[in-house]
Amino acid sequence: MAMETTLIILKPDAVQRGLMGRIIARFEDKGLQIVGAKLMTIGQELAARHYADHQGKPFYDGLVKFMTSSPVLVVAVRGVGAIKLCRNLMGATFGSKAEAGTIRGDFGSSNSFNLVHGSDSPESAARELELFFEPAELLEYERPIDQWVYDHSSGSPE
Ligand code: IDP
Ligand code: MG
Repeated sequence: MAMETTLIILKPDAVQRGLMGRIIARFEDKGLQIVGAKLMTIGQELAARHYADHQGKPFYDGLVKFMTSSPVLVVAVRGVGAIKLCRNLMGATFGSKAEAGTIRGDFGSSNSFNLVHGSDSPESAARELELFFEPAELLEYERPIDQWVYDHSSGSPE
């Protein structure tokens, strides 16, 4: 499994409901490293670029309206297999269907107000990180705790 960086967005409902700390803690508790973070309000154009794949779908206009309605916390999260790990921590798209124990399953019941976005592939992670962060805003820093988060006996973190 490769070391990956993925884009997570704490959506307007997460910020407004005061859930930022508890949601970030889910990722940190898993051993993932926060390498970038920014509180911002997403504009129409950025929302359209981020959700370009969904243009034309019935929920698209509502999604853009929601995502631009209030500030979000954009977070870059790094770890071995981080993209899939984060998707697993988030749970299924709809809060009404997401398993208990996941972020969406524990904190939400709405289908559209589902608290978090997470990149779904290495390609979308690269594309989305570039939309929201300058290269210099993604930090490289050592964490001593990674000696205990990962088994390094093979020479690379596992
Ligand atoms: P994902 O966020 O789990 O990857 P996507 O299918 O990529 O789910 O959809 C993007 C976002 O659009 C969802 O997180 C949700 O906020 C919203 N959405 C998706 N499908 C629906 C729907 O059928 N009704 C309302 N909102 C939806
Ligand atoms: Mg998606």
